[in-house]
Formats: sequence, structure tokens, C-alpha cells
Amino acid sequence: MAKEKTDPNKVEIAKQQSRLLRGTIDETLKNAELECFGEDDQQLLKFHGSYQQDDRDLRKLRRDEGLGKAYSYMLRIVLPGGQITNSQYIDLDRMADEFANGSIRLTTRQAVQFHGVIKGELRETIRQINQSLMTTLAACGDVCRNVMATAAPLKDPVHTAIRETANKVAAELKPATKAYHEIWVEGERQLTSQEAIPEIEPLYGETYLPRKYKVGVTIQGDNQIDIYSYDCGLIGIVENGQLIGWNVVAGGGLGMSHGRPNTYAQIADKIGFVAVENGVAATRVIATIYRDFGNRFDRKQARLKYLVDKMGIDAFREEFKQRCEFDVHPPRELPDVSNEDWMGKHDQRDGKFFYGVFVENGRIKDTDDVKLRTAFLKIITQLGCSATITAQQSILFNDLTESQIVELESILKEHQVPLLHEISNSRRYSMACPAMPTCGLAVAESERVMPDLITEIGNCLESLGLDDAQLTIRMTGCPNGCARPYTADIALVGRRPGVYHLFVGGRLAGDRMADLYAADVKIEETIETLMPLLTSFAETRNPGEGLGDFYQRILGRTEARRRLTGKETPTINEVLPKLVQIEA
Ligand code: SRM
Ligand code: SF4
Repeated sequence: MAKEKTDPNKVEIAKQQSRLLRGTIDETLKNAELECFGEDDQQLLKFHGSYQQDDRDLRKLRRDEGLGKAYSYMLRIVLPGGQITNSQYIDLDRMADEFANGSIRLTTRQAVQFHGVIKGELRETIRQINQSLMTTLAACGDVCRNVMATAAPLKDPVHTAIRETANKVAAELKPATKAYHEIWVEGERQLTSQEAIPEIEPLYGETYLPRKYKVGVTIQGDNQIDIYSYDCGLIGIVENGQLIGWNVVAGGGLGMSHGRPNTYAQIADKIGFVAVENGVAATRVIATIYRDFGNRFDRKQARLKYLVDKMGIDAFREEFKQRCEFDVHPPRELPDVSNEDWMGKHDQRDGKFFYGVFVENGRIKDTDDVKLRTAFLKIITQLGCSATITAQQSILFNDLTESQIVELESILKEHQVPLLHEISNSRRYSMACPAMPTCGLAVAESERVMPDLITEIGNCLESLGLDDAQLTIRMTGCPNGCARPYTADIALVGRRPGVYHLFVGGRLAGDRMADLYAADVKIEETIETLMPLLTSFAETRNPGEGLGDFYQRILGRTEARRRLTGKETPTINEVLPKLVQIEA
């Protein structure tokens, strides 16, 4: 068994010495001779919304030519609930060409990423993002990340309250450091390293949180944002059309590492019910428990889920209650969840409409065949609409009249963007993370191979008469879980180039963990491996039953799990260590 770490990890030390996230970022930016940031600054840069990356496709070639890595920067822009104004979208589109690789990447947390920004243009890019009243502050790093909210821009009081709550949580948990504005936003003087830091971090303190902290806000019955996958969630409870409070859930998280059985994916647990006005404070209280007791020694054990497990859920609930200056009641019963992804035309409940357009793996770019980016810019400029990014990496265009919907569809057609009825269910409910060539942690391809794989799986489903089945297929280039694979009906999780662990048994509702179905499957053997399951699903499923549900009913408690553990009903977390032993 691995020895427990007892010294603060390197990132803790970097944070503590950073003078509230300043480090030497400004000096490195000014020094054109430095190609990249040092180790500590790379960690600090994340809090400012940027990752230092290099083009992994070029690594070998450059090494052979005696060159160093081709560095560039990923920038992540925070958009609570995925809400984006008309002019912000137009600015992002312009910046994608001017500073990034010509694409806008919608993320699984309703944010936007640019890839390929060069060091010399990092400051100007961030300055312009701020000029458009957006920020990259706290998009990454050990703080509260982009706060998610159910995307439907419905104008009824409950949905309006959900969006407002997401904005308030984002504001409440924003770091207070002035370093961001000093460094990136024009006109502010930078502190010299001798000057005292003028501000304090009242919530986070100088070492911030042990790791990232993710929050989502939704309404009972609507789990479009996969709320159980996060550190903390507010589920709005509605009675007689009124929002009356929140079920608070905590301790979810999907990241894990291959070969480290003490890391695992887990869905969040119910903590309690609080009144409407106390929801934002509840997310802060949980952040303080995490700040005070989270693991600061081993970053692989630092997420809130491990703290919840270490304390035990009852003790965690008790600690939460004690810290709350308001009443905490037992959680309310929740209705079944729907799987609405809001694609196509929908009534906005204020006389207008919104229209969801599927974006494959969140990548808005023009290709030879499909001019998606041009189409979106035309929709935004011609129709003057705002937009919302969904948790499935897609986009909703809002505030449209009936005639504008007709115009929107004709713009899509004009640019060869497939309409909803032309997209298979398997594609529509699929997601893949970026992986190669930008992600430094990828061990296998994801976004670049997913479209072809989906075509193959779609053809297979069609041949089995399963094209009507709504099933989520998700892929990631490593076990970190960025496309939330472990709650999908089918997921491929990268093991090494071309090889994936195959998971089955989650569902669109996002409230159940999938099981490891087959280990180390070559990508070209995916369909063959799934075929027995898909065939029996086609032959014996109940009307309307999803693949994950079917698997759990028929196979989940028997073959696959028992084969690996000898137990009748082991969880994924019991299966994984076993697998590691088998591999060893
Ligand atoms: Fe993620 C790290 C991309 C959502 C769990 N994630 C990364 C990095 C930054 C790689 C790195 O650390 O060097 C990836 C950048 C790749 C690139 O080139 O852009 C990356 N994560 C993404 C995005 C862009 C995937 C996408 O397809 O959209 C998502 C950005 C969300 C956002 O806007 O904030 C993204 N990441 C997620 C999610 C899903 C979610 O939050 O809804 C998860 C699982 C939920 C969770 O956090 O448990 C997730 N990402 C991770 C982890 C594992 C954390 C852990 O607990 O161990 C890492 C690795 C890490 O932090 O060390 C990671
Ligand atoms: Fe990178 Fe892994 Fe996240 Fe994919 S899942 S983006 S490969 S960290």
C-alpha cells in the first residue's frame, strides 16, 4: 500500500509563495526571450485561466530536429450557466482567428476555450476578453470553477432564479486577488516583488483550496448538467410553480488514475435541504469545509469526494449543519429526471423561441464540408440573438421570433450544418474531450477519432434496429473524466494509444455510475466487443429502456461484475482494484 504523504505538495508551496497568485508571471510575460513559464508559474497561470501546452503532434519531429517543445496556451473563459451575449460571441469569434487556432471550443462545463494562443499575445488576448466583460479568472486552478446551470433559457421565474443563482455563486466564490487585473488588464500598475500585498483572500486564504471545486445549479427533474458529477450542487425544489429551496448535494467527482485504486469516480450524495435564500451560502460553507480539511499533501487525494469519504457522509453532513447560520432540513424526495438536451426549436415562455444546435465535441470551426463557425457568426450578427452553451458542448440561440427560426435554419442549411433530424441519436448524445494534440495528460486520442467511431457505432445500431435508442456515448483520452464518461451508457476511456477501457451502464440522466465492461479494448474492436450486449439489447429491451438501464437489469449484477470480483453486486470501485491486480 502507498505510504501516506505528509509534506505539503509542490503546488501548495507555490500557492503560498505566490503573493496571491502573482508569482513571476508578469516578469515572464515581459521577457520575450523566455519561451515558456517556469513550473510554479505554470500552476499559478491556471488560476488566471490558462494552461501551458505544447503541440504533441510536433514533439517527435521537433526533438529529432533538436528543437524544444512548440509551446502555446489554452485559455478558458468563464461563463456562468453558459450565458453569452451577442457582442461577446462576436468578439470571441474575432479573437479565435486573431489569437487562437481559428476554433472556439465549447466545454462540458458550459465555458469556452481557445487553443494555440502564443505567449507574446497572451496578455492582449486576456485584456480583450475582459474588455468584452468576460473573464478567465478562476476558469482553472484550486478555486470554484465555471458554475454550471441548466441551460434552457426559459423566462419563467424558476429558470430565471436558477440562472441568477449560478451568477451569484460565481460572484460569491470568485477569488479576491487583484493580481489578475494587475497582470492582464491594461492600465493597472504591477506590484514589485518587494511591495506588500494590499488585499486578502477572505474565503480562500493564501493557499486557496486543496484542488478544484465544481458547482452546478439545476431544477428537480432536470439533470442536463450531470449535477451528481460535481463537488457541490444545488437542486431547486419546486412547489406550485415556485422555487422553495434547494437540495444540496456534495462529494461527486469523476477523475481517477489508472493503476491507483485509491482514486475513483463517484456521484454526489445528498447533504440536506436549505431555503432558497441560503443556496449560495451553502455552496460557500461546503467550500470552507473543503478548504479547512481537504488533503493538502497528495493532490491525487485532494478532491472533496475523498474528504467526504474520509470523514464519512454523516460526519460531513454534521459539519455542514454546524457551519451553516441557517436551518438545514433533510433532503426532499426528487422526481425522476428527464433527459432533455434542448436541441431544435423550443418555446421560451415569453412569446419568443430558442433553438439548440448540436456542436460535435464542442468544436466550432469551419471545415471543407461544414462551415459551422461562419454559420454561427451569421446567426448571431444577422438575428442579433444571445446564446447559451449547454453541458453537452452544444449551443442554444435565444430570443428568436418564429420568422427568425426559419431564417436560422436556412443559414444552417446554406452552410451545410446538419439539422437535428439529420443527426443520429448516437451522435447527438455523444461527447469527447480534446485530448490530442493539446492536452498534456492525454494517453489516447479522443475528439479527433470520435466522429468516425460514432459513424461506425451509429451504423451498427441502425443495423440492429436501435437507431431510435437514446444513448450517451462518451470518450476521453485518459481516465480524468473530462467528458464525464463514467455516467454514460457507453464510454471509452483512454489507456494508451489506440486502446481504451470500455464502460457501460450509466445513463442519460447522469445519476448512476457505469461499470468497467471490458478492459484494454483496441478502438477497432469496440463494436465487436459491444456486439453481444447490443444484440441482446435489441432483442430483449423493454419499451423505451436505455442501454445503461438494460445492462444494469440484465448483465450489470451478473456476468461482467461477477467475473471480475466474484461478488454479486460490487460497485465500479470494487471492480477497478481487481482489474489492476489482474493486469499486474
Ligand atoms: Fe478536465 C484536466 C479539459 C471538464 C476532470 N481537463 C484537464 C486539462 C486542463 C488537462 C491538464 O490538466 O493539463 C484538459 C485541457 C485539455 C485541452 O487541451 O483543452 C481538460 N476538462 C476539460 C474540458 C475542456 C473537456 C471538454 O471536452 O470540454 C472541460 C473544461 C470544463 C470547464 O469549462 O471548466 C473539462 N474535467 C472536466 C470534467 C467534467 C465536468 O467538470 O463537468 C471533469 C470530471 C469532473 C471532475 O472534476 O471530477 C474533469 N480535468 C479533470 C481532471 C481530473 C480531476 C481529478 O479529480 O482528478 C483533470 C486532471 C487534473 O486536474 O489534474 C483535468
Ligand atoms: Fe485531457 Fe484526459 Fe481531460 Fe481528455 S480526459 S482532456 S485526455 S485530461
